[in-house]
Amino acid sequence: MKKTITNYELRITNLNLNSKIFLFCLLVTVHCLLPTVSFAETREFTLTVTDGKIELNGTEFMVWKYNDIFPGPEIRVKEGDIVKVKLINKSSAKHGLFFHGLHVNPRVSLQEQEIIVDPGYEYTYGEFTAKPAGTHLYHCGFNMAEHLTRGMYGAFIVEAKDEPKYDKEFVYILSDWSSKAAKGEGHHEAGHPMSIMDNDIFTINDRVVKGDNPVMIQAMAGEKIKIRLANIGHLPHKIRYPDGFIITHEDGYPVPEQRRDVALTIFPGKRHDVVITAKGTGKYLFYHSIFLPESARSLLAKEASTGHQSHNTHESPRKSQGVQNVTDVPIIMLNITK
Ligand SMILES: [Cu+2]
Repeated sequence: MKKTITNYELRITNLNLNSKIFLFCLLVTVHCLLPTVSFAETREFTLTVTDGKIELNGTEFMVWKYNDIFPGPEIRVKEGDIVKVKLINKSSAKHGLFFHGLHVNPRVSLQEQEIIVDPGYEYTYGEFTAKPAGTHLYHCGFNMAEHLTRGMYGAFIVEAKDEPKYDKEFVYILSDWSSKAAKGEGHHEAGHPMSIMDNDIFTINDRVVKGDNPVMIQAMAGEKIKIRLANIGHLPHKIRYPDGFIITHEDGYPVPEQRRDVALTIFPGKRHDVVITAKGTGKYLFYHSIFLPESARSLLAKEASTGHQSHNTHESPRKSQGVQNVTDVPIIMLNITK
């Protein structure tokens, strides 16, 4: 029976021995390398900003919302993904966009992150490569002291290529608010350094930390739970878990040595990842308090006092009130069942 020789076979047949060996080695190399080559995926997100209101502990706060929710929607990508975020400004104020903790490329960081979008306009920030892996934030980049206290933030999670598997994962953003500023009773606008000692409302995502309404985590005995904590507020938030957690990451980076601890103070802008293992059945509590180092407390009190004397000589120096009102109350309840 006559065998049909294809063009491909013909070319191989006509190669000399050296060429055949070279071709063989080339094919083996390509075959070995292929599994390690990953093609970056482009991920596009849209954040639409609108004027909004939220109610926290009976006080109404004028905010700007991303996609009509507070906090803004979580952005979650894989390490190495190419990211573009379109900001559509349908609100009545100017806004920018800042990627907190991410290594955006110089073009993006030096120019684009300073681009302010006027009402009625839109702009696409990016593209940049998502790195490093970890817990990050995005927030408004315009007039930040005020805009951050008006709800303009959300989580930006970059999953590592070799992300360990956990049974459950939660992202909690902590913040602090001033009811006085919201009601126009403060001496400075929300977020002003001289008014943050008045901050008297504390939040975990969209929930007010009051002690009687902790966030519930349902888990089964034996499950490994990762909790990503970020502080976008102005004050240091302290989290205490008497049963202990393992601190694995700080600001997105793995800590040099993982350590077990029962408490963690998260300073403004910081992020910490902790891991707990659900042991026996029952209810376990995380507690929250505002922890101000004595140096910061006296410095802020002094600034507030000096500022008031120079601008409002008829008023007595202000004392901090809010930060002492909420101390060590339940913030998260872990309900472990069989
Ligand atoms: Cu803004």
